Amino acid sequence: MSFDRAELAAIGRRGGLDAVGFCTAEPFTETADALIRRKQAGLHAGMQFTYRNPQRSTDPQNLLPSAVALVVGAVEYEAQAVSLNGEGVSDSSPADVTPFARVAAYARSDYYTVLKKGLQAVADALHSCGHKAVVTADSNALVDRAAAHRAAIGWWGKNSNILVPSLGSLVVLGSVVTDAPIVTSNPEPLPDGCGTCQKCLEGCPTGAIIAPGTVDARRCLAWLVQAEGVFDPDYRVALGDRIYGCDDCSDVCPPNRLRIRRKSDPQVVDQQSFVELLELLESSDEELLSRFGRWYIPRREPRYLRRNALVVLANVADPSDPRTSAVVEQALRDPDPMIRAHGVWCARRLKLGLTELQGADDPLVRAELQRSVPSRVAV
Ligand code: B12
Ligand code: SF4
Ligand code: SF4
Repeated sequence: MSFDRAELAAIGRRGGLDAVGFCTAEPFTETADALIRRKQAGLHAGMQFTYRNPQRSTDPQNLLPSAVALVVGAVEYEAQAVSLNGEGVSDSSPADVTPFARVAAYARSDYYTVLKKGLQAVADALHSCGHKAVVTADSNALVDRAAAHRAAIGWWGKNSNILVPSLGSLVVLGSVVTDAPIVTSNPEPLPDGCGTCQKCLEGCPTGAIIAPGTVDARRCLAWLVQAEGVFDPDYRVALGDRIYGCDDCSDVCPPNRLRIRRKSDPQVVDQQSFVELLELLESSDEELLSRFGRWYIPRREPRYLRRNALVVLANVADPSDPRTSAVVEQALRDPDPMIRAHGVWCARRLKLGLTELQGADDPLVRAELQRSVPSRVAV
């Protein structure tokens, strides 16, 4: 028994995929070159993921030596919600409202589980007729966007995302790598849908899209919230109220605004659009990992959630709220110098005192005390 592409696509769609495409499993040599070039230029900001071993992450035969084809799938995710801290990314929040931080749309629910389930349905069908098939999505093993592009699921947007006709870029992507001979050639690439539009380049709050299709991760907020160490001071104000991910270059994108809304899917419940900052800063390590463990957190260390929360708090909190001053004071006394350093930033930006500060001689804390802190603009 064997399957044709239409049957496999139908199996994937029944399994939950919103778009399915097919292509050959030859190495993605142009992407390997791009990874190497960007790494040399420092644009990867020290990231590992697909950058760790470009030859490996661009050759599907590393996942399955007998691979000849890819079945690429996309699952749509829900769109952006507005900030709860007043209008847009506000520098002040109403005194009677606890400060919130915003979670990027792709991270609000476990869309990757839905995606992998749809891809697994395809893999199971291939297994059932004697073929080998391996599912990969958002791993270090394959460049998902290059696969989606080759399979003609979408076009490369200038924001470097793949845009799927009628769905836009609000999709997560993955593949089934198989030895089933379901393709002999690649489909025609989809026509470019960006045209003269430049909205994502203009709309990025940090200027991270340095050329159409090229992101400098050193400036990208989606990376900075995941990066280890001290949060780059140059981008702390631009972080606004984002605690995880950044949607600006997707939000401004016209195809995303025009997209046809997804069907109501009980598997995909918007679970986590906003995080209560004070609650986060009052939580234990165990509580933080149980609530946010699905996110990429450097070394699985909850201190990075607290670091990000302090940077956001500095942007959105009401300094006259006693609960806010209590969590800032707690940060100033924290045994971890990185948390104390961000506590100093937060206290200074909110114009709260530093009397509770301990361990001021630590180099990270000293550097923070010497830094100039931009004042908050009243709105
Ligand atoms: C590392 C990574 C990041 C990094 C770096 C992003 C980047 N642009 O490279 C950071 C942490 C910043 C990031 C952020 C986000 N990410 Co990310 N990320 C990845 C990861 C793990 C690897 C991507 C990679 O290899 N990049 C390396 C470079 C070389 O790739 P590239 O930018 O795509 O380069 C190509 C284009 O430049 C194109 N190209 C070349 N010349 C030209 C010229 C023109 C004019 C154009 C338009 C294109 C073009 O060819 C290059 C080579 O193929 C993938 C998962 C995976 N395993 O693939 C997810 C992935 C790319 N991320 C994803 C998502 C959802 C996001 C965010 C939207 C999340 C968020 N809301 O915060 C943001 C978007 C930021 C952005 N504008 O890219 C999705 C993308 C979905 C889609 N529709 O495209 C992926 C595929 C995860 C998944 N499996 O669904 N991400
Ligand atoms: S995710 Fe945010 S910071 Fe990164 S390129 Fe897009 S708009 Fe810029
Ligand atoms: S904002 Fe405009 S240029 Fe950027 S990806 Fe969307 S359509 Fe393309």
